[in-house]
Amino acid sequence: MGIGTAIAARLEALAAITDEPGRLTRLYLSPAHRRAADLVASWMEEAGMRARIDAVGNVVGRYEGTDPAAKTLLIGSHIDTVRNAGRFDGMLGVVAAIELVGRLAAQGRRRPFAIEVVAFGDEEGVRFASALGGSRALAGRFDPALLDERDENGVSRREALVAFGCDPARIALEARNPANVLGYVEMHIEQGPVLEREGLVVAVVTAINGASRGRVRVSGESGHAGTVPMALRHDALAASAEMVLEVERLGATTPDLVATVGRLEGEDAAPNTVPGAVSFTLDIRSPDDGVRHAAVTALSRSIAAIAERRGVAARVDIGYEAPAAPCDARLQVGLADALARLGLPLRRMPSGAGHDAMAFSGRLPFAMLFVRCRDGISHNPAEYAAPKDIETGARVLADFIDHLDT
Ligand code: HGY
Ligand code: MN
Ligand code: MN
Repeated sequence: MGIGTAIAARLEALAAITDEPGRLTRLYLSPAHRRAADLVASWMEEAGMRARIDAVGNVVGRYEGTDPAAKTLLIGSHIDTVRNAGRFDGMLGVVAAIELVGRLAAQGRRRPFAIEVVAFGDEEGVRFASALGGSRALAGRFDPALLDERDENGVSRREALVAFGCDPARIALEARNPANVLGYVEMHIEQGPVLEREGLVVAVVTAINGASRGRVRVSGESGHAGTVPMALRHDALAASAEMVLEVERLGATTPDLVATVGRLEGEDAAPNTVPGAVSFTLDIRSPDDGVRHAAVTALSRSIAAIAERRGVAARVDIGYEAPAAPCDARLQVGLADALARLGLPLRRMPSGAGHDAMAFSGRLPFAMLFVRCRDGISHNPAEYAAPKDIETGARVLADFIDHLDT
């Protein structure tokens, strides 16, 4: 079976492991994450690796090299998903890495360096406020304050880790020593339309956009929908709606910026009640950290002005910041050389989406390889990458590994 078909088959098996029957939702440290982690660990063992689940719930498989003094190459991506997700975002990079190591083992081949395949568990940051909890641990950047973050059911990250069988006290031990690591490489679907539109299959990523995520809480005054005159209302939902449109306007009118409200919730919502309390999320991104920070400041001002005019209170909390992350030049060249050896055109491009790789910025060299996906769709069950494109991506990664010097 060709590697593209083999990877696609494993992705189907992973996609069946979900917390929500009928659609793919696999949040960090959930029962489905546990089942998926166990399946991935078994695949790693079958591929000739020693597998373990680390102190933050990542699955790590290690394939020794011939030179015990050589450094380690990290390859991976994430196995957690958004709600009603596609089956390629994250999983593609994990399964491709397992397949590549399995083929090395089947050929009895080892590189001088060890290879560690990592299936991160908290890239999306859907369950708790912060993202990249798994990769930040390996980068030595795990902030213990994250352990007190609570999910929508009030469960803390610490409690969820313990229930998963992890020991939060050991998280700091997961930090990789940069002196022992060659770098981190991640293969991922593009999650955008550029490669397909240009008739290309793969691209070398140059940098990952920075991101600010937060929550806005709008407090007005709940009241009777039938009796409170319009002019006397302090309608938290109407105010929020105006703020959401301001987020969209800022993103649409600021070069190199995207701004999204992904979720809006009303408290004690009822059709016949003037909404008194509403909260909504913010996701602001840019390749330029200055542009992003200026946008957050401008948005906070606009939200305050709208709140003032409408007689409601608004609180903006930015709970997660990730700086824009340039990919390592040397590893980019390694991927570009692999493309050249395979006769593939070289396309370099930035990533609008965040990835585990960005957690390593400034700590460990990292690079990414994009594979095109149909219509650029992602974070959507219609997400799709063709087996022949997956095959191309895997061949590039295999060639990169074969030629990486220690
Ligand atoms: O949000 C992102 O960019 C990524 O999919 N977690
Ligand atoms: Mn992803
Ligand atoms: Mn994603």
